[in-house]
Amino acid sequence: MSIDLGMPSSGVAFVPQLAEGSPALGRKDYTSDQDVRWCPGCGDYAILAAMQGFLPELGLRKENIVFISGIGCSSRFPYYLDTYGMHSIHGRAPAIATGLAMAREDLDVWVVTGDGDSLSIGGNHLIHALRRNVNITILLFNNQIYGLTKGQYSPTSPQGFVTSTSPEGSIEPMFLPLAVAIAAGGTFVARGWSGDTEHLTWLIKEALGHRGYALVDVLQPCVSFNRMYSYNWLRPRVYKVQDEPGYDPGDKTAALVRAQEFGDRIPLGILYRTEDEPAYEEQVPALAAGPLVQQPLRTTSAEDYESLKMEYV
Ligand SMILES: Cc1ncc(C[n+]2csc(CCOP(=O)(O)OP(=O)(O)O)c2C)c(N)n1
Ligand code: SF4
Ligand SMILES: [Mg+2]
Repeated sequence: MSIDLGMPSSGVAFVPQLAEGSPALGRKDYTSDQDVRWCPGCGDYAILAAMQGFLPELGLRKENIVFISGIGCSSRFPYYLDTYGMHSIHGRAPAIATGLAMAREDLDVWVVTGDGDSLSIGGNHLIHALRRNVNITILLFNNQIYGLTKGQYSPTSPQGFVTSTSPEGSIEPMFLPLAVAIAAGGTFVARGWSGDTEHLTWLIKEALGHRGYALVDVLQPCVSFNRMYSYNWLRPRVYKVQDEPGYDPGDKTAALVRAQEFGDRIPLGILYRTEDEPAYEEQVPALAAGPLVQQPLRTTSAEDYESLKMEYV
């Protein structure tokens, strides 16, 4: 049975729902038994709360939800949700998630990553995952610092930012993840922040409903190592593009301009979205008959194997 999120093609169209008559799940069912180890006041809490709040609403089978993370404070996220999850390797979560989504269209696959994880060591993987449009939802926990390793500047730190690895101010210009995502061929590119959980929840739901690769950049303070980007700094600067008269998230050129704005004004919301591009999985001939795990095992006879071998020798 598929779930109808009221979208033309839902990102969870092939994910099974709870069996009819089974009790509805609540926030507690999605909360694991692990102690949350983030610092008090960390922006990560708001994202976890948003996720635990809306996942039960979907009525999906918990066993069919998977969170893949990389490395960093943010990448501890899968421990705290009572779903399947994998705390994987630095920067490679999009690659692992791609394999999973390709093999199992009955899974709701998420990537959780930090600005250091996905934009430094993982930059290459992120760009190509966006370009391929695999059906995955990615949450980029963007605190503009390496939190776990105690405060080195990250690609999204602003130029001149003083940290332990940039005592005289970072020389590199700030990386603009949303502009890169749009330029790389991203089909759903959005930003929320941990100071507005209601808006963030809406954004994440929209991202999940998108068939293809959906990126949500989430601005959030690291209260221990990034004292600049606090709630007080961010609050007067953020605004929602959907409140701007005439803003059209289908206009790629306008979205690219907007995605480069980060300073006195910081855009939030769905900057760019298109439902016109097919997901990668839909274009792979071998998957036309369904996910590989559901296809019968095909074996090659000894003669066929020998003749194939001879083609190469
Ligand atoms: C291959 C490798 N290189 C470096 C590290 C050290 N390391 C761990 S987390 C991290 C950066 C994490 O920053 P970010 O993704 O922004 O996550 P945050 O802690 O801020 O949530 C680094 C460099 C590592 N674990 N593995
Ligand atoms: S170091 Fe920063 S990112 Fe990590 S848990 Fe603490 S506040 Fe959060
Ligand atoms: Mg970070």
